[in-house]
Amino acid sequence: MNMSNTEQTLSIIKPDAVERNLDNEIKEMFKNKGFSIVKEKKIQIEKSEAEKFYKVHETKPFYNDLCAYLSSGPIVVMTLEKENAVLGNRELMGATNPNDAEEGTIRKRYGISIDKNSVHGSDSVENAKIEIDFFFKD
Ligand code: IDP
Ligand code: MG
Repeated sequence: MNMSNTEQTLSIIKPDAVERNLDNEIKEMFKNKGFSIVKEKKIQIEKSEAEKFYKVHETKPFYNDLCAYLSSGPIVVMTLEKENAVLGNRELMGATNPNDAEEGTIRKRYGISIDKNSVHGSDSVENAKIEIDFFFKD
């Protein structure tokens, strides 16, 4: 009987963290938690691409700033893999607002504010597939 539940999830190291050269430290945090980085690229996206990526938030008051921000500088996009990777990544990231994030999480350690919160992570297995395809389908 195979009870394993290997999943993949999409992680983005956002411009605020790449700008502070935190990408290697953040990648170490993933590896230390048992994630494999199976795909990785450093890119800068157009605002129009950010708008597509964050379409689920298009009615939110912060949508325009969010898309301007994600496209404002280089980001590191990764496919992470491990058992229950989607939830595990959300736990390691911590709360959206770094002020509410638990000790030991990426956002507690590195996040600056609710908008400059250093990392993105897929919120479900279904969205992980869509987000991985968004960046890595070729
Ligand atoms: P998540 O990144 O923890 O999944 P979401 O609610 O999906 O959080 O929001 C996406 C991103 O939008 C957040 O990471 C954050 O950068 C930004 N955001 C969320 N809520 C606010 C807000 O109230 N003001 C400004 N930016 C926000
Ligand atoms: Mg989200």
